[in-house]
Amino acid sequence: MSMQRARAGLSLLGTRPWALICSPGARPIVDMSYSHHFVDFQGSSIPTSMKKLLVTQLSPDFRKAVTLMPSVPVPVPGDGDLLIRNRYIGINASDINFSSGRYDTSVKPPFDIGFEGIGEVVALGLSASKTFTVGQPVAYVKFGSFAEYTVIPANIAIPVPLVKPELLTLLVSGTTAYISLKQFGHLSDGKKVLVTAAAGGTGQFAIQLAKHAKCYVIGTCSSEEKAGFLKSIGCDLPINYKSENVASVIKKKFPEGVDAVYESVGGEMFDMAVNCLATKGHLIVIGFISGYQTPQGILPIKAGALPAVLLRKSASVHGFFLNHYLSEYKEAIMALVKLYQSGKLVCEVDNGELSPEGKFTGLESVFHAVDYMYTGKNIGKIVVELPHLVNSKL
Ligand code: NAP
Ligand code: X1H
Repeated sequence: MSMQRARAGLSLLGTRPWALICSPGARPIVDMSYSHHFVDFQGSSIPTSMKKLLVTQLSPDFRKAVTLMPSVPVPVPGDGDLLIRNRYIGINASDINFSSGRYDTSVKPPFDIGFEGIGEVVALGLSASKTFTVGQPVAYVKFGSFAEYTVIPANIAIPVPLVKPELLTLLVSGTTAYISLKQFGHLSDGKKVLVTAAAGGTGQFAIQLAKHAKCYVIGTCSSEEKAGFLKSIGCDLPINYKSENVASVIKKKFPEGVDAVYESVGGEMFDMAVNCLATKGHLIVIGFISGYQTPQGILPIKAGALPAVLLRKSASVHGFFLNHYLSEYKEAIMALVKLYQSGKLVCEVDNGELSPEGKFTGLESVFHAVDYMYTGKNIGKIVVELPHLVNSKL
């Protein structure tokens, strides 16, 4: 089937008499006849079909829940939209909460998945062309990034200087640490801060931001290699929980306890962290990854003792979910990009090179990347690359 005929077969197009701009400097192609074809900014055609991942069944078992669709139509941007060719996509612990339907219990499969991406604009609607242009590097946080191409509203697109995996690490993982610690960490010079899953995607930023606030920072992790990485990003006291008792190490060093906790693991780690809180300490619940793979998505915690422990210490436990703090997002991402560009922030990327299947390349490797996260081996943010063939004549 020719590209033009395939496009003409899209019934949605029949309702959109606006201009679609597909090439820099090229005249806008007015899509009235539905007989245009897209031309991207490097001269290769945008294909009519693409691969994407789709949640077809609700399950925290990612492989069971998610299907690789080998050929679906490339989506068409509306008037205020951008069509992004995704170059790097981020893996998040919560991808399996999403695939199990925990985000929105009213939504039924099939639905798109993947929280974040970075790539280039390859086509855009007329209104969107007032602020964006074909070829421009942009990043975004929106459902549906596990696809070769994603349509996003221009008003959520984040212009970035370059399409780099390091910048992708800031979109969800970096901003989560920045906003939650700023709002609820009460960090200042000399405060003691504990970060769990410290060598992971978001933990690495909690460590560094707490150091920027001049705190003494303790980080938990599961290997000596991770402990070495934590040292390299400024962590004062990395603790390998596989070989050391975290509570004993903290109690010995700080009998008064810690002032703030950035807690991502849940279960026994959560209980331990609550018990290590100092008087008037603050624990931020960032996640509870140890429970996500269970059918209920939670592990039992000793909530029975929690009110008494908190009251005795005048301590607090605060839940944090990034989507509830979007008003703080712009300031956070700008500050983080600035820190990265000035060399003051390490954005560690784990591209799977050391995983059993090797580097995470192509949408197929998202399955490996999620498995890899749940082996707990990653150092830094897990990122999948979607390479594109520059001279593709697809
Ligand atoms: P990640 O930290 O890159 O990877 C997960 C890490 O968790 C592993 O490397 C592992 O490191 C640790 N871990 C501990 N127990 C585990 C278990 N039972 N199974 C698997 N891993 C375990 O992942 P991430 O995407 O950045 O997410 C980290 C946490 O932040 C998650 O709880 C996630 O839900 C949360 N998060 C929350 C928000 C929000 O808005 N609240 C936003 C982003 C992320 P070690 O065992 O070496 O420590
Ligand atoms: C409307 O607000 C939410 C918030 C979180 C709706 C769903 C969730 C959710 O599914 C999450 C979640 C989201 C992001 C993240 O980084 C961590 C988590 S943990 C989690 C969840 C897991 C199991 C449950 O039973 C309930 C929520």
